[in-house]
Amino acid sequence: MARTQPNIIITGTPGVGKTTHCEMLAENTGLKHLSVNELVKERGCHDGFDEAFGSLIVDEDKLLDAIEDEVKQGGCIIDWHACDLFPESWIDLVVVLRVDSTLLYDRLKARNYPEAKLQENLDSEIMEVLLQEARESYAEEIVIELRSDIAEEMEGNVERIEGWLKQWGKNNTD
Ligand code: DAT
Repeated sequence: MARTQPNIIITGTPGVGKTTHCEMLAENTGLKHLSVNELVKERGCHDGFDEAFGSLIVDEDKLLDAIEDEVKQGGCIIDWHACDLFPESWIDLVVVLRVDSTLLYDRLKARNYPEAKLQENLDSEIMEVLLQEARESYAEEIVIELRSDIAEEMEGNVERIEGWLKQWGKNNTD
């Protein structure tokens, strides 16, 4: 059955601004913010804890099973630092957020990330790992890259996604 509302992934390196964007977007549009971080904890979609990284080891199959029914109904904003696990047929737009590496360093430092985790995330942002993953996993025309250095950019990004949503609505009504 066709979705009456689209599904959006907001992805990017940890600290880039995914949660902040998703919360603002959910508040403005009524779409549902699916925070994979929270879901993994709440629904037990993990295989233990990685001490060196200070994070849960996600079981992707369990995660997909846990969200499938919800996502297939449409109207979800998926908030996660990976995107290649979600089936293409579920997704209408992939937003890859990007940030200046000095700003990212400060944001992750403020979170007290262990050094190895901080460095890996900085490298990942500099090497554009998430952008490449998105481009390899989804059709070119549904992947957009947006900057998230300053608050004004965040507001502009949210407006732009709202504009896209309106257009999606027009294109998908009979
Ligand atoms: P993520 O969910 O990607 O880990 P977040 O939304 O928790 O990131 O943001 C991390 C921190 O950075 C948080 O304190 C808010 C701040 N931040 C994010 N995007 C920003 C922006 N465009 N301008 C200013 N601060 C921003």
